[in-house]
Order: sequence, then structure tokens, then C-alpha cells
Amino acid sequence: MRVDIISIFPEYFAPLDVSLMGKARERGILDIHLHQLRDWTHDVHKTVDDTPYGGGPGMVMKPEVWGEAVDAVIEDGRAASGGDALPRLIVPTPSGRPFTQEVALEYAEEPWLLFAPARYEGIDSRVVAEYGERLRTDEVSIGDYVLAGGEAAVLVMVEAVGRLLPGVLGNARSVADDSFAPGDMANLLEGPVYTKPPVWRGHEVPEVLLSGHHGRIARWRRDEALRRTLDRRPELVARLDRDGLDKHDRRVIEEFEERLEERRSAAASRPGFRAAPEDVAD
Ligand code: 6GU
Repeated sequence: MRVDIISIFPEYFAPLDVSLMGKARERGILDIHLHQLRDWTHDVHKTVDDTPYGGGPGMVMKPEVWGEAVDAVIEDGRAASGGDALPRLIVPTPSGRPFTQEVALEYAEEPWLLFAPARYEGIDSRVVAEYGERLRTDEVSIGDYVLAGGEAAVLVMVEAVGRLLPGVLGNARSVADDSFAPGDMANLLEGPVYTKPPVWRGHEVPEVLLSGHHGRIARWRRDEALRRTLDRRPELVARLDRDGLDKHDRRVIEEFEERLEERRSAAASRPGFRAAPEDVAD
């Protein structure tokens, strides 16, 4: 996979030389090209931003610089591949569509990604309007919080996509067991994991994991994934495909909800209890 990144901080991407991503690059599985956006400015100050129309705080990145940069990088990539390929353009922004494991899997199928991370208040919106007509263009957010720029989001996305490329992970099977992986782990968090020793500071490894009984171990892992998801991300359980649940899954969910209800009523009977606003009838 070819990955181009245009940024005013190309040095931000040094971590992509390390560990799994570094190895993927060495092996030629990930072909990452970094570009300094300021190389496409024409003034002595190498200006990339200007004040926003309509007023307001902050600065907006100028469309001309981005246009020249994206055009040149596309030309360069096409010359290198000797074909008429076009990259998928990814513009990180907190106002984008959520980046999920599903999106990572989709990007992992692409031969060429071009990331355009912005600083300041973002890029003049006409840049996405322009390239949206020429390329498959996605504005993507990595979560409901605001970063100082899109660079960290690009690191996150490149690592999430890169580890999915064939030959990057030693054990290909582990991808299917990941939290959120489509299939058995769709909308589920992975449960706890253990290694030796069997007892550490009095904490024991669950006996079933030492049993060597693969069926029971698989069942236990699924139970733990369900319980953890119910506890930490109940909104994901609501999204679980009901037909994909077996009788045992349903029992685990029911038991968890019964225990939750017991704890709620115990709390409600303690002095000083006040119902949460959502529990109070209008
Ligand atoms: Cl993609 N960019 C920035 N600047 N902030 C973010 C984000 C992206 N995703 C979440 N917060």
C-alpha cells in the first residue's frame, strides 16, 4: 500500500519508523511518502494560513497551497505506479465521520491513501469540495474530542490500517479476535488476558485457562467479552445482532442485567439516594 501524507509537520511522523509499522515499511508492505506542505507556497514566509471569512478566532488553511500540493503528490504517485490510479483522500477533522474498525478494514483494501491533516481551524472547505468531485474523499474523525491538528489522527489511522495489511502481523488469526472485528467480535470488547506465572501477588489466573479444554476456554472468553462490553459499553450490546447470539450468550446478558438491577435497588434503598434525572417520570 502506498501512503502519502502532506503536513506542515512531516517530522511528526517519525514514530512510523518504529516497531510494527517500521517493519512493514522495511518489508515494502507500507510505502509511506511524507511531504512538507510549505514546499508548495510561493511567498518568502511560506504562508499556509489566513484569517477566516466572516470573522472569528483562529486561522484557516489556504486552498491554493493545498490544491498545488495534492495535485503534485497525485502526479508523483501516478508516475511511480506508471498507471492512472487515484488515491483515496482522507482529511482528518473532528467534524468528520467516525473512524471505526470497519473503516480501517475498508482502507486496508485500498492500494493508495493520501492523508491531508490540517492545523489551525482547518482547511478552506473548497478543497474538499474540489477533490470530492475527482477522488473518493472522506472527512474522518477519530473520536469526540479536539486535537491541536490532524497529524496525531493520521498516526492513529495509519497504524490501525497498517496492522491489517497481509504480512504485517505475525499471527493473522489475531485480527479476527480483536475487539470490534467483524464476525464473532462485532460490537464486542475483548476480555482479560493472562500469562505466566499462574499466581502473581495472590492474584490467580482463571482456572479454565489452565484446563487445556479449548471449547470451555472459547466459551469463557466469549462470556468475558460480553460481560466487559455490558459493563463498559452497554450501547454496543444494544447493537449486537440478536440472531448471532446463542442461548448461553442470552443467559450471560440476562444475569448481568439482573445483577445490575439488584445493585440499583440496593442503592435506591440506602439513605440519601436520589434518582438520576432519566429515572424520574415526567
Ligand atoms: Cl481527525 N482532527 C482533529 N484536529 N481533532 C480531532 C480529530 C481529528 N478527531 C478527533 N479529534
